[in-house]
Amino acid sequence: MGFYGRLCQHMIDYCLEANCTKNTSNCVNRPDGFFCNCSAGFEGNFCETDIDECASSPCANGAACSDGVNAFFCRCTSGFTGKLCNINIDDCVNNKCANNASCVDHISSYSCSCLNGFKGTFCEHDINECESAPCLNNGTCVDLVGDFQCLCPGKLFGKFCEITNNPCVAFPCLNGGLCKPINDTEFNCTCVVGFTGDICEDNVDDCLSIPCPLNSHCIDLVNDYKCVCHPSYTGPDCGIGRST
Ligand SMILES: [Ca+2]
Ligand SMILES: [Ca+2]
Ligand SMILES: [Ca+2]
Repeated sequence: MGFYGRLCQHMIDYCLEANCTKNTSNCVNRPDGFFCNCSAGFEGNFCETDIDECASSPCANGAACSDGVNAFFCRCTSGFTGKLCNINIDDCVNNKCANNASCVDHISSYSCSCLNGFKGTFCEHDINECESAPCLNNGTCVDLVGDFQCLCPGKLFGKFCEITNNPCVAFPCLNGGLCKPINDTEFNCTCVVGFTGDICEDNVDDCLSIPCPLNSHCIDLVNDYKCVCHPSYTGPDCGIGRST
């Protein structure tokens, strides 16, 4: 079938009467009929159906999808962009976060994550750490960033001017050590280099590591030592024997 002529040498051209729609790129003739070769975006025996490219729900984040010819178009909801609306717009560009706060991106908005000591939507306010009146004994409070300082009257001392009887007044640290009161009776000494002990009373023995050469003895100094040759030796390393 599909052929005619005395010798069946002619093939019937079914495409001459084919009813492929205008969405067809070309009609293919076959021995048993015709085949409509559809343009991109169409399907069906006669290419009569516009394929719904929205059927697979390609648009993200609640975007509406519009079907086109071999295409789809997403209308993004607020805060998103991109062909698929899958890109969260960076709202931190040109943000107003102050005082070195870090910006956190949201959908169509952002927030500021404040450093310690700041508050407000944009971290624009320096928290007043003096508000709780932390200084005792008529100390004057100075507001700092994330902290406060108490200026204490008279001989008062301590973070809160809570030390009324400063034990450092009696200079308890020896050998130039720095005194810092802990409370009315206790204190800490920070010793200068070369001294140790609770009140810096000990000269560190710098001879302990045996720094001197043979034929000499070590004299401890403050953060230093001195090597003295035995009487019968001389030279920088006490290596030269004196002739007697
Ligand atoms: Ca379509
Ligand atoms: Ca965003
Ligand atoms: Ca402050």
